[in-house]
Amino acid sequence: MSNQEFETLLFTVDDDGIATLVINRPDKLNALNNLVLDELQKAFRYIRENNSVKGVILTGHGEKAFVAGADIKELSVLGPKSGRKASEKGQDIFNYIEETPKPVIALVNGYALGGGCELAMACHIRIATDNAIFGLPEVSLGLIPGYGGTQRLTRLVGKGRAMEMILTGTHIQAQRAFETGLANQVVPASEGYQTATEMMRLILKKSPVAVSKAIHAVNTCEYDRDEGYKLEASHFGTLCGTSDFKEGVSAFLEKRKAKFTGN
Ligand code: CO8
Repeated sequence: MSNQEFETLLFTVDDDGIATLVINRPDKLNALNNLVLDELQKAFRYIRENNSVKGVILTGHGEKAFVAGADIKELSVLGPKSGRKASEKGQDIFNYIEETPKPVIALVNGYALGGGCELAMACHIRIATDNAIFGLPEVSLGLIPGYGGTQRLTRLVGKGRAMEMILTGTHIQAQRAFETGLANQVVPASEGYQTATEMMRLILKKSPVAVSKAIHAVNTCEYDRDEGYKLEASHFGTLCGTSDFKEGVSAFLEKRKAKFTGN
């Protein structure tokens, strides 16, 4: 598989079987539109099915963003039914990434907001560069995280911290993300790729079958997962029918402050 097969991703595999997958929409801060999601699914299918790939490093193109969220222009036209469907589609793809039986490391190299933070959380390990900024700002758009964030953040950092991040929509710096358990490590931006590669090499020295069973077992401790995701998608769809959602996304696209009414 080569870059020619993707419009929004850069995909390479080195001689040791380490794949690097780069989300490549830097003019939109690598926001996840439908095409990026479809191509991510295609790339992970290849990664799973191809024995020459041993593990994956996922990152964003440019120095500014890992992924700044779902594409708000595409979100802005969603209604209750399509909103729920879009949430379920993203959840399915992120679950597919999380269930990859080979190690997946997110190299978070800038903004990881909304769907971008959720994508990083679906990876097995997160290496953050010191300029990384994490956040789930969906409430500012009249929404909630809809790609698994309500479930994964709670498991990663605990209920209290998850509530604070999700209800305030606040951005947090890489160091704070490390202190809360959202990031595994923080490294200078210039060392991000090297650190992620070294961690990957360490994992690839272990038994691949043991690593894949460990990934499966750790993922399986999430007992209420399916119910949690169903509820998240259902609420996401409901919110797509509100005036606050229309106001939130219009305000972002028109570059002004949102005025919410609670309807
Ligand atoms: N979607 C679409 N375009 C975006 C996004 C986005 N999420 N983020 C940035 N962009 C675009 C901007 O519109 C701008 O485009 P243009 O140059 O054409 O105007 C370009 O990227 C550069 O961005 P800025 O000029 O805004 O750059 P700044 O450095 O001033 O600001 C920020 C950077 C702070 C990251 C700012 O861009 C921002 O706040 N972005 C939005 C962040 C956000 O709210 N993310 C969450 C989105 S909602 C979400 O992810 C829901 C996930 C669940 C969905 C489930 C069902 C679909």
